[in-house]
Amino acid sequence: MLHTDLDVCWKVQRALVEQGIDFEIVKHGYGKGSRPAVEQLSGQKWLPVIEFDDGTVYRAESDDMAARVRAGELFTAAAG
Ligand SMILES: N[C@@H](CCC(=O)N[C@@H](CS)C(=O)NCC(=O)O)C(=O)O
Repeated sequence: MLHTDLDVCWKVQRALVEQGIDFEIVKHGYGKGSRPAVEQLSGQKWLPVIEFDDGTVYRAESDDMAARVRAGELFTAAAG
């Protein structure tokens, strides 16, 4: 599951598409105080956040996230 809404998130989304990784987009409201679900999930309010099927969560700077996806290392990211 990918939690996304705007351009920054699209960088990561595009990398996932390029790598043929299935994901579901979950949109969240924009602006201060509007993302309790994101905070609960990831401990911070920024998107994108990737939630894996096993419930683990990966959040880093979007450039780092996209680079990791392209390196084929997404599924080791949550552990690291
Ligand atoms: N430097 C961060 C920026 C992340 C970012 O700006 N995310 C946007 C949506 S894609 C966001 O969560 N905005 C929330 C807000 O401004 O309240 C990154 O590259 O990951």
